[in-house]
Amino acid sequence: MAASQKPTQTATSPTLIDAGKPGTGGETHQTAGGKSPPLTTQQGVPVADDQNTLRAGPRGPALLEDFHFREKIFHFDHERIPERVVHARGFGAHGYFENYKPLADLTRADLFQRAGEQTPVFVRFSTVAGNKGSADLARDVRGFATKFYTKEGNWDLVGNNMPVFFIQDPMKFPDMVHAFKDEPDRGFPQAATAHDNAWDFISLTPEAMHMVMWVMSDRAIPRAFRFMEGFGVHTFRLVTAQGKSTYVKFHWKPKLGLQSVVWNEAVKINGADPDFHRRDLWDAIQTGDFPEWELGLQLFDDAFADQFEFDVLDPTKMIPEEQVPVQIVGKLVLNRTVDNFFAETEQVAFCTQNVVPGVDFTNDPLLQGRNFSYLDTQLKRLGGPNFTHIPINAPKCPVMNFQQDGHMAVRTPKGRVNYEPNSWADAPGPRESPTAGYQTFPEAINGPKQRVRSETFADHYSQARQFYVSQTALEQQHIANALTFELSKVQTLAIRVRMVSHLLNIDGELADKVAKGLRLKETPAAIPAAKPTRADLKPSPKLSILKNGPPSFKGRKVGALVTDGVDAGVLAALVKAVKAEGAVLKLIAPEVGGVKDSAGVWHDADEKLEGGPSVLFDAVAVLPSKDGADVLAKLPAARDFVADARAHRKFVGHAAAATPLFEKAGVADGIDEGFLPLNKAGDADAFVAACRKLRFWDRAAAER
Ligand code: HDE
Repeated sequence: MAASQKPTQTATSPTLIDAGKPGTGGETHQTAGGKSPPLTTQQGVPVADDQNTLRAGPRGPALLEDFHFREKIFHFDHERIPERVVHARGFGAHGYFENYKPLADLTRADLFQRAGEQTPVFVRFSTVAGNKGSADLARDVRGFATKFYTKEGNWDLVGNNMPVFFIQDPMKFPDMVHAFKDEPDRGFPQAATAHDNAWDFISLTPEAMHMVMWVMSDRAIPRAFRFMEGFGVHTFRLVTAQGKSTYVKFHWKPKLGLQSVVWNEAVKINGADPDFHRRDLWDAIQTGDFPEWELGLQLFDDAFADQFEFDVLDPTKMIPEEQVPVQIVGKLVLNRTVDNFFAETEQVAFCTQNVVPGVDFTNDPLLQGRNFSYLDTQLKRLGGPNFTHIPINAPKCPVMNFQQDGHMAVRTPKGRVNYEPNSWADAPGPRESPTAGYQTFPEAINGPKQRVRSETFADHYSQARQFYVSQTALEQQHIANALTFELSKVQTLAIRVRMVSHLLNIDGELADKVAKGLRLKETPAAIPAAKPTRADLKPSPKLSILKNGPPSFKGRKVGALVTDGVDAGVLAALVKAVKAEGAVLKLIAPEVGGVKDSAGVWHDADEKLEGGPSVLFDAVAVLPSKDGADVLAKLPAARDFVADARAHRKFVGHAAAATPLFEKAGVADGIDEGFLPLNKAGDADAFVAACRKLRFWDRAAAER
């Protein structure tokens, strides 16, 4: 960036310096403002001119001896590393995990031994299928990967926002990912499973049906990373110092509750702000509204595992919380954005094999496959075996071993000893410790070598059905709509039909809705199931988002559309009420410069109307003056603002003056209880109180 250009302002932007008048090009910009240190090459040589290459005469050819130019371009040419083959698009932040009480009777893991102790963490959220530059609101699983820098080494809990997975055997992972990502001949569609290859694979993979229910549900279009759950998915073990093992499933519970957007909104958010999720996390942390989750454990033993309806090693199954309650043991707080996206978020290397003493694996086949894959992929991505030296990956406890050399070795071991055993009495180097060291749980293993799928993994539909029947009617409708949408993008009729045959094994009404939505000429027969679907599994209310809504509007955002002459008293009261709720208010105006209120006070706008559509907010307030409403009524972006807010079931606070705009936007006939008056200062509290329900879902019911 030329020194004369204005840098983007962020919460951390440096103060602007006067860089002088723009020149005609080519002039040197020496220590602007007298505060900059000298620019140097990578070798530390001060640079005299960073604007012009070295050439023979003003109009002559470039000279090869221009070491500064060659080094600068060489480095630029190598700025990218391979993006992750899955989970390429992600966003990370620093924070800490705080342990609530000692858990020594469950695990010897050091981070769980002392009440109140904080362990530093780095968390990276991600989508799965899209490339690094894809949009945030893809219908997709979200990664939720946590690196705990414990005193006994790094523990990586590499989870998702859904508790099950598509496949049971890691052998199928490359096929699954190939089928889901863009098709190889055309290189599209990007970040979407709404295409033939994805549904061809899915419809030939009955074990995927449970996960399909989750991915077609609103869980796949979260409103923010802050409002989603996380799951370790596999069954792990916690092991005490005495060697006692307890099975565990890990859960992250967002303090602010769960929330998703609706599909039509997701599609529009992707256009309005493809960085919606990363910006939300960045803004929350930058403004000190630190996102929090609680860590929950589902604990069980062999006796439970033996009588549970499904195999606890099968990653396509979960254990309903009603059967094994989630015990909260600590909290995760994200309180620091990265200093540099590449150095930290891009280079962070999670490996499922990174466990600490007291945490152990089970024989979940997918987990075992992952333990190979992650280490292997980091070698390719980060270029050598020393990626653990990069600060974001380096443990914050002592690291002592005789591993040495290799690409980009950063540590400098001292002395002569690089092996053990050795007999160098003065500096023998580190030694193994049978007591402090990691002890694998000595599970007895006996069995023939074979390539088989356990019979206990054969029920593919019962939990898919249980998930579906646990949802509210509205959430069930969203699942049917999502399936209809995705399968309508599938061009091959036989694939659509095959999918409906699976749905018949999950829920007849769902299959019927989708068959009608696709306008199949005839409903196919159900696909023969390896095991018949169980109808006796009780619904699990915890699986629904809407049945577990948060009690407050905290952490949410109101978009207030204002014009010149906006009622000063109403605006001030609204700002106050929103703030008191722990929410955020953004002003949207016809021009970004802002508006003058009825008292003549100027308010800078946060967004110009076209850049601040209502899809970016949880609720909206429409506060034009009488003249302002006439102006807004003529603007398509203003009409969309209110029409979308209504269609997306949002609460709309409004001044009486907004009527002409509502008429032009086609919402005047649909004013319902989700539209609340904002005509006097006293109305603000009632509007914010209504917003606590997040959406006015009754509007959807009325429309159905
Ligand atoms: Fe991953 N997965 N995965 N995965 N996964 C990767 O590792 C893999 C699976 C998950 O923010 C890759 O560093 C296999 C389940 C997250 O950096 C790769 C199998 C779950 C992230 C890989 C699975 C996950 C990854 C790609 C089936 C939830 C992003 C780049 C056997 C429990 C981590 C990388 C980050 C990333 C392999 C299945 C979660 C290739 C082989 C199940 C959150 O190693």
